[in-house]
Amino acid sequence: MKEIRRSYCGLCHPRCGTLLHLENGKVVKVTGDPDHPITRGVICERGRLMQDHLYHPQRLNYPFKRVGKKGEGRWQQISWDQALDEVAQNLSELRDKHGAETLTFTHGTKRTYHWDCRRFFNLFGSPNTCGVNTICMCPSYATEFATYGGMIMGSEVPAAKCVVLWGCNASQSSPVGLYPKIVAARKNGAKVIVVDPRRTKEAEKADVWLQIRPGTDLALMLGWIRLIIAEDLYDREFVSQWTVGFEELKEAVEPYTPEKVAEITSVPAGLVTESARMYATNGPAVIPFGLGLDKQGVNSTQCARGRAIIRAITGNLEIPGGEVFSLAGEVGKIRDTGYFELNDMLPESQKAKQLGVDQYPFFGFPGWEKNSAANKRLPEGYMAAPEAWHSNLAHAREVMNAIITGKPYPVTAAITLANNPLLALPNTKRVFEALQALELYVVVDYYMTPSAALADYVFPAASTVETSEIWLTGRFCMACPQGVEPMYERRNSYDFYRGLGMRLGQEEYWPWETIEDVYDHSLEPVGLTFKQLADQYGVFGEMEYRRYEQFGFGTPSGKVELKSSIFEELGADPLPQYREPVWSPVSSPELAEEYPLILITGSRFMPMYHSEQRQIEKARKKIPDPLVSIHPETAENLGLSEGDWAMISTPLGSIRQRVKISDVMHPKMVDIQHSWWFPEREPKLPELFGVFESNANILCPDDPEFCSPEIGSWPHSALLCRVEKEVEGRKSAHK
Ligand SMILES: Nc1nc2c(c(=O)[nH]1)N[C@H]1C(S)=C(S)[C@@H](COP(=O)(O)OP(=O)(O)OC[C@H]3O[C@@H](n4cnc5c(=O)[nH]c(N)nc54)[C@H](O)[C@@H]3O)O[C@H]1N2
Ligand SMILES: Nc1nc2c(c(=O)[nH]1)N[C@H]1C(S)=C(S)[C@@H](COP(=O)(O)OP(=O)(O)OC[C@H]3O[C@@H](n4cnc5c(=O)[nH]c(N)nc54)[C@H](O)[C@@H]3O)O[C@H]1N2
Ligand code: SF4
Ligand SMILES: [Mo]
Repeated sequence: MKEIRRSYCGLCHPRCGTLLHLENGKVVKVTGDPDHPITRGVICERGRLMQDHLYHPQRLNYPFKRVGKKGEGRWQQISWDQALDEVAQNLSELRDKHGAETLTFTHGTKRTYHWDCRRFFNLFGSPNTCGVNTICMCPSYATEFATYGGMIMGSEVPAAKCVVLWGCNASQSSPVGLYPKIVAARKNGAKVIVVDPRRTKEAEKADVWLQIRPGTDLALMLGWIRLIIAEDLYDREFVSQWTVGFEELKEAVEPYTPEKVAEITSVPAGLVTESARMYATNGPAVIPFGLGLDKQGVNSTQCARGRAIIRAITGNLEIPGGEVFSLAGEVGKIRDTGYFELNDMLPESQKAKQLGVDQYPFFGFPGWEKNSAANKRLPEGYMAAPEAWHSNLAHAREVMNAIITGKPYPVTAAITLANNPLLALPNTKRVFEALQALELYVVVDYYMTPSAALADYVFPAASTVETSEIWLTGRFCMACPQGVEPMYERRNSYDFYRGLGMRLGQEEYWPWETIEDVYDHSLEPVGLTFKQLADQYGVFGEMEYRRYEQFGFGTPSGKVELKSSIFEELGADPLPQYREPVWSPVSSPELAEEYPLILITGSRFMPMYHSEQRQIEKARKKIPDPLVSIHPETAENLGLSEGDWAMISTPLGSIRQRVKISDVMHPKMVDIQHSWWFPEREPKLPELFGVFESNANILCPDDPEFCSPEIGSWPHSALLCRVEKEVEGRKSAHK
């Protein structure tokens, strides 16, 4: 029997609408849903792999309990009830012994619901969920809240007259979401500026490409601001009425002449000037989010400030074709993250124990509380809550250290759900040591990953098409309906957290039996059930512009804070100041003799999504091995040819990847792929799926001096390395 069912793809952020083609109950093909009002029938090559993922023989289908030693690969299949009972019992005992802060959580990028996790943790009493948000979007969004009381969720790219891709490679990272919008803007005559050390596909078609030295973007931003002010290209009326701190900003950027910027960034002075003028005179203009800024360590938080300031002084906030952040009409009424997380339920005494807040003043609860208090001046439903980028978010390095040393207090238990800490977090060696030291480690995943292989309990996760979701952005809220019943004993994350919560005295806070019941509650204020939302696809809000004229901005002053009072009160730099990357030919010339090449990691590539798809045959056929991109001249000097295995080293260790000769970047730079492991290898120690062989994060440091002083963002880019031809017997030095 043939059947077509409407569902969605959740294999990356945009949640594209899909049609599942079933034969005798089995999905045989996945296509885009042409009636979906947002994605209109388009899906990418990864989305088409959904059925390979759904039925993959290596999927986890039942809960497992470790029976041998940690990482020995010996497991016993048990029931969900037994697994949840035992985990809850263990957690209860550990909480009695050490306090609730002894439990941590590691998160990855937004895959499943996330608020259910923070709800569970706030109720359990631990302030210590941690993970990749510290370098992904949190530096940008939390900082935008401090600057203009909201986060830019919907740059109106297609209607913009100038699009700046600043550390953003949308053709690879957002083929269905952002990239088509850039193409549309270009067709409509927009100028495109690309700031990227690599000549990406976007750069090839750009009006201006600034081949910046990694890690120096803030100097370029300060140069833009100086020039925009000096040449009177800013929006005088907006600045005088709606900003504070302009005079101080003007003074702070004074040293950043085009010549000085050229010296720091390697971008010729003429291009610094040309690009700043192009941006400032072709409004409305947008600068969408780009991870190239968030992942550069010491400067990342102030880069987010710099970008926010540039958007604001040129009058690009809340205008058609510009940067829009308020929630549109009905969408603002829907109960979302801020409503469900219950951050206020966590006692102050527990919040104070959050790991890392003593070092990074703007991070975690202290930063969130300031942002949240300032935001309260705005009417309810006007702005997405700042929770998701702050609040229950401890610093991963400090969490790992606490697990290993027991200081400042013992962290003995961890849950990982939709994350692969051995591949996603920097300093793999420390993460490995920490995961091994845990008394209780619980992982919920699709597959037995290298991180899961170190667990005490592993739970099988439902694929996105096996569960429902709502996808809420500033402008719309779409239903993402379940397409097929969960197979075997796979379940969604809500069932996992509710199952634990019900066993740990949180019954009254989990009244909704299923995730769709939760969404019925979310949608109550707009008079819909989840089913009705799914029938009509979603809810769209009426877009309004310049609403600050009515309400002001959600900052302490009610204006855009070019000089941030929140940063100042917390003891962080209220005005951006450039810092040289810690490892660089300028700041560490001696180290640069030994490690002469500039290293960037993690540039996105299709069809892989982080550490996923490595077990999917079609994906591996396309990209069978991890690749290091090297300029032809550099490769020749090093005696390397296309396809050779090369050793890449930093002071932290060495890994191996295959050489791809490419002139998209400077001869003094190399680019390595991130998140490589090998599901076909031994699933146990010492090999652990080859996780120590080609994993970029073995090379990335996370010590305090490498991290941004405001948030603690660590670097995955702007580092130094050495590349050599691999010699037999010197393979993979880090075991
Ligand atoms: N295929 C695929 N798509 C993905 C993902 C994936 O893993 N695979 N991950 C998703 C996630 S979680 C995220 S956060 C997004 C990120 O997606 P993007 O924002 O596009 O980020 P990246 O591809 O990491 O890097 C963007 C660009 O930054 C450049 N870059 C590196 N260092 C610097 C620097 O110091 N300065 C500047 N100006 N540029 C620099 C790189 O050359 C790269 O071209 O992608 C999402 N989409
Ligand atoms: N060197 C370097 N490191 C980086 C980056 C970089 O550019 N360079 N980028 C960083 C960034 S921006 C990010 S966001 C992180 C990403 O890091 P993560 O989001 O942790 O990505 P993965 O390592 O792929 O781990 C995700 C795991 O979750 C599982 N999973 C997927 N969907 C679900 C689900 O719905 N439920 C459950 N239970 N499990 C699921 C997958 O099978 C996989 O094992 O990596 C960061 N690490
Ligand atoms: S862009 Fe591709 S992988 Fe991402 S949600 Fe859409 S179809 Fe799925
Ligand atoms: Mo990310």
